[in-house]
Amino acid sequence: MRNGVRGALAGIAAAAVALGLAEFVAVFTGARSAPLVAVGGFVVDHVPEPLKQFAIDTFGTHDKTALLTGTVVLLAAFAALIGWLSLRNIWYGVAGIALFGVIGVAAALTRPDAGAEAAVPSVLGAAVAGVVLWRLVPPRSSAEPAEMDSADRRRFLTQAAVVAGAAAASGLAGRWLATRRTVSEARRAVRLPAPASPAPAVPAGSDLEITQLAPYVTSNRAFYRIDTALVLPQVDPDSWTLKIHGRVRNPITLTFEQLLARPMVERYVTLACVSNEVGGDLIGNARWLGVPLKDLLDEAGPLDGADQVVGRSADGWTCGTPTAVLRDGRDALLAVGMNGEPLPIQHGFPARMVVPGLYGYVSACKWIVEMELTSFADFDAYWIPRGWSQQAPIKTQSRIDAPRSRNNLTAGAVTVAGVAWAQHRGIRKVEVRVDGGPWQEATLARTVSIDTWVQWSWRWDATRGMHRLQVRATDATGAVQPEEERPPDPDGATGWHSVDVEVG
Ligand SMILES: Nc1nc2c(c(=O)[nH]1)N[C@H]1C(S)=C(S)[C@@H](COP(=O)(O)O)O[C@H]1N2
Ligand SMILES: [Mo]
Repeated sequence: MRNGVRGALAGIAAAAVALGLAEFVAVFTGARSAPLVAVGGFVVDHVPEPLKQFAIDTFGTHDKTALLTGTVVLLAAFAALIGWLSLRNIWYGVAGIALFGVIGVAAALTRPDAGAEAAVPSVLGAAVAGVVLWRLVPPRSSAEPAEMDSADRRRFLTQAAVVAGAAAASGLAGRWLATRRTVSEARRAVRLPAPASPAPAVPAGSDLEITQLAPYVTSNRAFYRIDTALVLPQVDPDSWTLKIHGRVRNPITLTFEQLLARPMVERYVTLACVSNEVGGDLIGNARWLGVPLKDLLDEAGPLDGADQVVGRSADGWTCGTPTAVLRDGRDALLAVGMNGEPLPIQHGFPARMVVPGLYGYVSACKWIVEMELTSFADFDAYWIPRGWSQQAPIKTQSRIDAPRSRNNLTAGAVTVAGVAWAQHRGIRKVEVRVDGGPWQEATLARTVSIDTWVQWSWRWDATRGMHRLQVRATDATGAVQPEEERPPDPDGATGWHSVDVEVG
């Protein structure tokens, strides 16, 4: 074995043992204190906006897996380099490991709500990595031969294998312990009350049940997930409280039990992400059960000038919602239930905000623990310094689900179908056109309310050849969805969705 390879392998083994041990220790110091997660979280909070949008566009809801995989690959490369350098001088290796330790500690300590214990996984990981590197790349005198003999090689490979095995075992044990520490059990034990005001029945014909067309109600499993959390916050409902404070007459603290004891309403609301590109699928419609936010705010009594309600999550994320919107009579909810179940952990268990008509980043705080009344002038929520608008009502949009681009169709009758949305305004009309021809009105399916999307369909007499289908919607105020193509940044994408198909 070449010496360089030996150095690289030793470096990688040392890094593996650091991460494996840290993963295990983080079971006790909090999942977000594990260096990979901490550094990943730091990257999520600080990457430039275009890069983040690129990640969401490319990897969609797998962007977090992509980030962690990328980090591991980068780390392995650096670890190999450090190992190789430590062949020259072991102190290069020690310095390299110390540097990584410092980065891990800095990232873990600067995560929102991190305590001093957050430093422990990185410190222990780096210390053990140093020892491992020292074992595997002993400082040698210049008289030693550069190449190993076969006994050396066997000894080295055995040691490296033992180290790698220990790293994997400790990492897996940490993962296993962490999954046992979730709040799934507590979630299963939650009994949701029956709503005092049940959701209106979904009218027959709301769901056209067309292949490829998104169902009218999105299942919890299929519901898109967007958030900055690299590990899901595990919020125990027994110790959970919601504090409503700031510029209010009566600050309120609610326990989960108190929350469940309040009269509940159930409503269908379609949630949408501002990062959704034209034609994208970061949108879903669910039946939410919760307490009207208006009632809670009325009890708290906002003071003059408190025009913003800042929702804050257990992991320190924030969103800012206009106080007036939450009190204008729309069904803005502090939700505990989603489609008849307690909120899934990834959708905000035990409680989240749901506000019809606003993009998620300004309204839909998951794992919520605080609502602070303040003013827009005084506080910028998470996405605002990152270039997104403070005010973000959902834009009128429409999407063609069937057929899909590049579908091969047969000439004759083809059903074109999709969804359209303009939450809290409602959709008046959807039109389709072929190859830039005249707009033709589609048939709208029924809906529960103006707070959900609506399915539409249109019968096309398709002729042979390549064709472009386009759609646009008109909301209930009469405003036509604009043609101008704009990216999601800073307040939602615009433009008409189109699909290209071949009819044979
Ligand atoms: N705590 C927390 N809540 C959050 C976010 C987040 O990053 N952290 N992202 C928001 C965004 S951008 C959207 S679009 C919605 C998505 O909700 P969902 O994941 O349940 O679909 O959650 C919102 N609530
Ligand atoms: Mo979003």
